[in-house]
Formats: sequence, C-alpha cells, structure tokens
Amino acid sequence: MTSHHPNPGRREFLKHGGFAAAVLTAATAAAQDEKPGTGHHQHGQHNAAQAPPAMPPTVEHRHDHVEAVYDGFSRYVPSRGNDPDSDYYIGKLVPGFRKAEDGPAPFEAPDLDKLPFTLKDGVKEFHLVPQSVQREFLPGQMMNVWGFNGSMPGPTIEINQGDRVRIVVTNELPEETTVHWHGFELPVQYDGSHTMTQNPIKPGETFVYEFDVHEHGTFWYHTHVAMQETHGMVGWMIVHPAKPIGPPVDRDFGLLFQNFAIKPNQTINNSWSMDWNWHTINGRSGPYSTPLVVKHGERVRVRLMNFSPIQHHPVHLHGHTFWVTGHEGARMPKSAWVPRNTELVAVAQASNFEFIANNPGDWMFHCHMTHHMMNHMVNHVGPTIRDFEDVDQYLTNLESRPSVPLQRTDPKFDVPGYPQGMKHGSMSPEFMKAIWGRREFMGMRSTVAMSLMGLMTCLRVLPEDLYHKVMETDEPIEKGAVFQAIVNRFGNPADYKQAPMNMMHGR
Ligand SMILES: [Cu+2]
Repeated sequence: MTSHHPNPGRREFLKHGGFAAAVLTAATAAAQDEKPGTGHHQHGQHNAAQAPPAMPPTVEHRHDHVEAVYDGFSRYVPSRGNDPDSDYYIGKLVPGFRKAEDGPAPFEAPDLDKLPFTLKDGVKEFHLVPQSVQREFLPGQMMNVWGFNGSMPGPTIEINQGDRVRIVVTNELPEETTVHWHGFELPVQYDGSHTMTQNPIKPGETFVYEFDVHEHGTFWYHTHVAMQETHGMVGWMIVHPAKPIGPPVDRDFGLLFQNFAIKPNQTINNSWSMDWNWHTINGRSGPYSTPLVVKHGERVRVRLMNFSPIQHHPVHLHGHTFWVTGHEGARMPKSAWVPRNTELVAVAQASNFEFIANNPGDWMFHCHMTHHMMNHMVNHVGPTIRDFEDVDQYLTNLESRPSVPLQRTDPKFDVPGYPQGMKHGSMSPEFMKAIWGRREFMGMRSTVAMSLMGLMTCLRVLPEDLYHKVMETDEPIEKGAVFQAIVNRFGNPADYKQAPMNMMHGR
C-alpha cells in the first residue's frame, strides 16, 4: 500500500472507492453508500491535463519508472492527449510498466499451449505432428477437426529473431501433407509448398524443415493443402525482435479467428462450403473463448490473425482506441501507425492492436459482422426458427411486442437429423459450469455469456487489487461483484442495476 505518487486524486479515490474486499462482499451495500454527483462520479472524467488521475489502490514499486500522464494522455483515465501530432496522442508511445531490459512480454494465445523445444547444437528443435484431433468448440460440442499435436489450432511456436529452427514434422494424417512457414524468407526447399517445393510427406513419414529466422513479427505455420487448411491446420509462430522495439508492452496476446461449416448432427467441417456457421477464436467459440485480463494502465498488444476460408473480420474493441502497429510478418514504422476502434482483417492477414488499458471494465472484443456474432446459424434450424411465422403480425403489434420463444415446441419442427438441442448453443447447467469455471470470468455480470456468442471475446481491464483477486487468489467472488466494484469507483452506481442472478433471459 505504499506509493511514491502521493496526490490528492489518489486520496479521493481511496476515500470514495473503498477496497475491493469490502465491495466484493457487500456489492449492493457499497452501491447504496455511494453519493452520485459528488467527487467520486466525476473521478473518472476529469481532465487529465488539469488534475492528476487517481492511481489504483495498490501501486507497486515497479511502476515508479513510468509516468501517469504523457502530454495530456493519461494511462488511467480515458483521454486523447493534447495534440494529434504528439508522440503520446491516444497513448501512441506511452510505455507499459514492463522495463525494456526485461525483454519482450511473453506471447499468450488464450486456450492454446506452447510447443516445447530442445536446444541441439544451437538449433531450436521442435516436433510437430499433423493429425486428426477433437476440439471442444463449446462445452459439450466436440468437433472432429485436423490440427497438430492434439490441438486445433496447433501449439504456438515462440522464438527469437536470429534463432535457427529445426522443425521435425511427422505426418499422422491419413493423407499426404506439407507444412508452410507463412511469411518467412527462407530457403525455397523448406517453404512447404505442396508438390511445388518438396514431395508431400506421406502418412507415417517425417520431413525435417530447418532455417535461420532473420525477421521478427507475427507469423504462423499451416498445411499447404487447401482442404486441410479449412479443417483447422494452423498455428502461431511468433518471433520476438532481437533488439527491443519500444514502447515495451505488458501483454502480448494472440487471437486466431477461424470459420467452420459444420451442419446439424455433424462434427466434421464441410471444406467446400461457401457459408460458415461456426466461428472460433484460438479454437473456441464465444462464450468459451477465454477473456483477456489486464491491469488498469498497462500497455497491451493484441495480434489478431484471420485464418478463415473466405471471410474477412472487421474487429471492434469497445471502450478504447488502439494503434495498428503492424500486420502479418512485420511491424510498421511509427509514422504509419493508425488509430482505430475497428480494424478489418482479411483472410491470411494479421493486425497488431496496441493501446493503453486506461478504461476499467469488461469490454467486448469482437468481429462486427452480424453473421459472425452468432453461432450455429444453420438455415431453417436454431435461431432462425420463430413461433411467429408471419413477421407482419409481429410488427403490427408493437405495443405488446409478443415474445418470440427460442424454444420450438411444435413437433412438426422436430426435423429428423436436426439436433434442436444445439440451436443457439444450449446453455445447460453443465455448459454454464464450464464457462464460469475459469478464473478469467470471475466477478463478471451473471448474464455475460449471453452477449459473447460467436466470434467474440472480452477484454477485462481491472484495477490492480481486483486483478489480484481475480487472477491470483482463489477467494470466491460473487457474479457481478467485480463489475459492481468498477461501477462504484469509475461510474455512477446510482444508475446501475445488477444482472439477475437467474440469468437465462427470456426463459
Ligand atoms: Cu467476422
């Protein structure tokens, strides 16, 4: 609780915000104690240039080498800064808490493992096994896909610029394959272009790829057989720069977007499809994709890659404006960085989003195509079936707006082969247990799963004490308690209603 940043804003903050512990055990009482319209409500909105922003309640010593305000931009308060030509406009070059000499932040692709290596005579040797795998897109929804080493997408390869890598590929698929190292400037014989640069690896056979990595940036590996690509055969290959490139980030996340065409009663993708109904991030569909949890004030990078067969993704982050600092393969010069809140990522492209997480809360991070904001959109089944066949009848009765049940009870709609239980993603108690069984969800609103279906995930920006509670302790946290605490500190609690604990809305 010691701080080297004494300022009135912080005292005010502590006085009104209270500790998370108190808030978490008595969220409602805390809300009632708040006096909206007094200093607290304005706390999150005052001009950073005029008054120093409040610090989070527990400011550790390691933060002392960074400032809170850079040319009018605050790392703790939503703000733009003073001048679009400033290096610090919208946090452009505001550093993270991480010291440059500590090296790059480790890459983290939620819900995916990293591929281990062994160092042999100065070469990093990896073993990659293309094979048929099962992947649980949603709790209880096991899909038969193709991937590597038991995972779809495959495990992440994380290396450094200047490494020499050897990747031993043993094909366990029932057919030939090759592996392409997407974007690398390597000797042509190791490019993995199916039949063009090498003989395909037959089932059961092994091929060894070996090359020097002179570049850094966002790369990936994938089969170079198109049909196999649609079945999911891709994995991250992240190369950290040998020389630190500022500003240092505290978090380096990867979100890999894919689309699959898996029809009712099927667990296998239709690789020939022109329409896609299952959407995954790192191999999971929302709300099963694990939220990105960061600390208030951190500098965050999210590498977002689109490995969908034919569809682009306009990806939108709520509550923040980010800088696009690079695309697939390479980082952009700072003069070319672009501030956005929505970035279109086309097939086989990647974009790096960088921003200061200066706005606490749970923020949607999602593809904005409505088609991709729903799962399992099979024609004539699931969410497209409504009890009111006549739309006019519904529209002429806007006064009462008769409810539209998602549950179809008429037996004539029980089409053989159409698993009604899958429609709209059945949110059974077991399903919800799997969703809430992850610490990254703790303290979110009880209804949050309803809003995260499809190609969607969540960025959680938590003040340090709440981050500690959620990510580093096993203390029980009531649903909605962390969100309530953030409203109490940064919002207007008098204007906020908690979500119903019995969360199945419309039922
Ligand atoms: Cu999309």
